[in-house]
Amino acid sequence: MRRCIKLAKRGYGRVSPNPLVGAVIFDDDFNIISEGWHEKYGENHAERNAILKAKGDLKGKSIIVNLEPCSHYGKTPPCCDLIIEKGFKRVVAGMIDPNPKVAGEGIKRLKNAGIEVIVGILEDECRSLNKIFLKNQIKNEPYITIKTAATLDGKIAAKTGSSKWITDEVSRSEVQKLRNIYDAILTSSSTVIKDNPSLTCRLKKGRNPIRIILDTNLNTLKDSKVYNNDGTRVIVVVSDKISDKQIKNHAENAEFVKCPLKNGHIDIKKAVQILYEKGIKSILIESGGMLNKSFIEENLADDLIQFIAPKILGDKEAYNFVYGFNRNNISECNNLKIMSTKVLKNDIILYSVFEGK
Ligand code: AOF
Ligand code: ZN
Repeated sequence: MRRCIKLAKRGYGRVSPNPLVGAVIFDDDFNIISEGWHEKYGENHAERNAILKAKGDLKGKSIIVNLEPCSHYGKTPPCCDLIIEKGFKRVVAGMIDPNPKVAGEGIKRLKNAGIEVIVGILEDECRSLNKIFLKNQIKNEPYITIKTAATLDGKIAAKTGSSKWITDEVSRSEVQKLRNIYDAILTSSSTVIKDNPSLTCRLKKGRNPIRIILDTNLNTLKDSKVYNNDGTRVIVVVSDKISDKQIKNHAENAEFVKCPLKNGHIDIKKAVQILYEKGIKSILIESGGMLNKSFIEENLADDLIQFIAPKILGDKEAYNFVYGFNRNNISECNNLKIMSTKVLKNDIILYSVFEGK
C-alpha cells in the first residue's frame, strides 16, 4: 500500500478533480509483477494502467490499490469488470470510494465474482492522500489550506513590511511542491500590491496553479506579476459594485468574478462556492494575517501548513500570521490537531488540521 501511495503521488497536479490512485499487481510470493497509477485526468485509471503494463497471465494474481476499484462508466469503463475478466483472485483496497457512483458497489461486484476482497489497509494514509477528493465528494466544497512562513513568534513580516527571507531556500522549494498540488493559489490585493509575487510553480516537472486574487475594489495594478500572460488561468474576485467598464480596463487575460460583500469585504464563503463551481477543487492560501484570519473565522480552512524559521522577531508591531481575532480567553482559541512535522535544513514544517474538519 505504501508503494501504491507513492505511485499515486506521481499524479499530483495532473488528475484533479479525480483522485490520486496507484496500483500494484503481485503474486503469491509477493513478487511485484506490474504497477501503474492514474497519470492524467480523463485517462486510464491506476488499475487499468497496471494491468495493461503486465506481461503474462494475470489469473490467480492479486492487485492492491489505495482506492476501491470503480464500478461505473465515467470517462473510462469500470475497473472491476477488467479485474474480474483477468481472473484476479484477490483485491486489496485502501478505502471505499466516496464517489456516490461507486461507494461500495465495486467491492460488491468483485465479491460476487468470487474474488477475495480486503478493505481498509493503511486507511488513514489513504484518506489523507485523497483529502481533497474526499471533501469534494462529501461536501461539494473545495479543500482549503492556509500556508504560512513565520518566525518562532509567529511573525510573517517586520513592522517595516520586510518579509524576505524568513524561511530558507529549502523551505521555499517545499512551497513549490505545494503549488504543484493545489488547483489554485489564493491571495489578497494587499499581498499583490505589497510583495508583487508571481505565484508560479518553478518545479522542473511542475505546472502552474490557477491564480486567484481577492480584490474588492480592484486596487491591484494590471502590470502586477500575477497578471503575467503565461497561459495560466487568473481569476480576480471583485465586489459586485465594480462596473464592467472598470473590469474592461484591467488585466486582459484575467477572468473576473463579481461577488457580494460582507462588512465591506468579499464574502469569502460565497466566493469559495463560486470558485468551486468554476472547477477549483482545492485552494492554497498564500497571503497575510487578515485573509488568514477571515478564512479561519468563517470556518473555511481545512488545514494549516506552517513553515517555521528558528528566528525571533519580538516586535509587537510586527505582522502576525493571523491578525485581528481580539480574543481574551484561551477557551476562545481555535483548536487544531497536529498531524505531522517535517524537519528541513534550518526550518520545520508543522501540519495541523482544524478541529471539526
Ligand atoms: C480515477 N483514477 O485510478 C481511479 C478512479 O470519469 P472516470 O472514468 O475517470 O472516473 C472517475 C472516478 O473513478 C473517480 O471519481 C473515482 O470515483 C473512480 N476511481 N478514478 O480518476 C483512478 N481508480
Ligand atoms: Zn476505475
